[in-house]
Amino acid sequence: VSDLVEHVKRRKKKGIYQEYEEIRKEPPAGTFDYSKNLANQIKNRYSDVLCLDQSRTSDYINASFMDGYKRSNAYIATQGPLPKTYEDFWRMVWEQMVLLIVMTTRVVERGRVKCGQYWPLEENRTEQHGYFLVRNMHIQGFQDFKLSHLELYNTQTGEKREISHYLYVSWPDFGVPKCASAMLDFREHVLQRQEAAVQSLGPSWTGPPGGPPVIVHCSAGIGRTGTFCTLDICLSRLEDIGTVDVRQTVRHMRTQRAFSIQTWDQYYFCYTAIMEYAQRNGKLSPVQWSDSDLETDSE
Ligand code: PTR
Ligand code: PTR
Repeated sequence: VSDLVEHVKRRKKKGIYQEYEEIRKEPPAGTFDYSKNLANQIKNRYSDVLCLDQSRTSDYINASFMDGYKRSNAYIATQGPLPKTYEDFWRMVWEQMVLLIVMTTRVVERGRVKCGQYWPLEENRTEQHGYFLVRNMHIQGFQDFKLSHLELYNTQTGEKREISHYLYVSWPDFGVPKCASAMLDFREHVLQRQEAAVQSLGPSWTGPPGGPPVIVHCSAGIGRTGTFCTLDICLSRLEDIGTVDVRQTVRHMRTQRAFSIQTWDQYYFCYTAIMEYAQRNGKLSPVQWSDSDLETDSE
């Protein structure tokens, strides 16, 4: 742990700032033609946040498949759904067999709408989107997040599924969570729930052991979403092999979801949160920060 703290101190701010600036200057790793398509333009929440063609999901809603640690397509990173994409969103949840949704923005922040109210806000409410019925069965409140237990009913097939919807409420807009430990607890909760949900699928799940992709979204699906996923990937790697490589993680992520991590303090937050995690779990020391360009997390 002391190695890790020393390392971050040495590279603190200036070095990490430069590292982020370099990442930011790299041109996008592909084209955005599908996002620019006339029929799809209206489905983009922000005209300047487009979706790379190579990793987009099939029905266009500005969503991108993203790799996790040693796991391809561990996440679908997307924008906060718009009323005209609610139905597409729920169809994607169904088709991808998604079990868990992580939302890191609030619906309204500082008087501006950041995301549509695409799921029923209150317990026992049911809403219809196309041929899907979404029911909020139960809400559990925690200090920094809310967990809604949703039921998704496909009226075409008569099948029902349970979906966990996590709403992280204390991530201020234009910034980073005030303390890393709340975010670390949140991630822990999400991981355990995904694991339990995959287990309960039993043999009916024939895909990769990590289960179906987890949907992660904020408002644009790049800033807070990228930060959450970067942290998750780096911590999984730390647990597995005792090293982290924030730079390569973000560079790889940006080849799948352009512009992931929006501000340098979000980038810096990844470092401080990893440090806090390592301090919490002293057993993980010594941690090595890999500054090489040799390794990537997911290939
Ligand atoms: N270019 C934007 C601006 O300055 O308005 C940058 C930006 C906008 C960044 C919104 C973050 C924003 O908010 P949030 O993270 O809450 O979606
Ligand atoms: N055009 C928007 C802006 O710059 O204000 C795009 C944008 C909005 C970018 C929000 C990032 C945002 O943050 P997040 O991805 O965390 O929702």
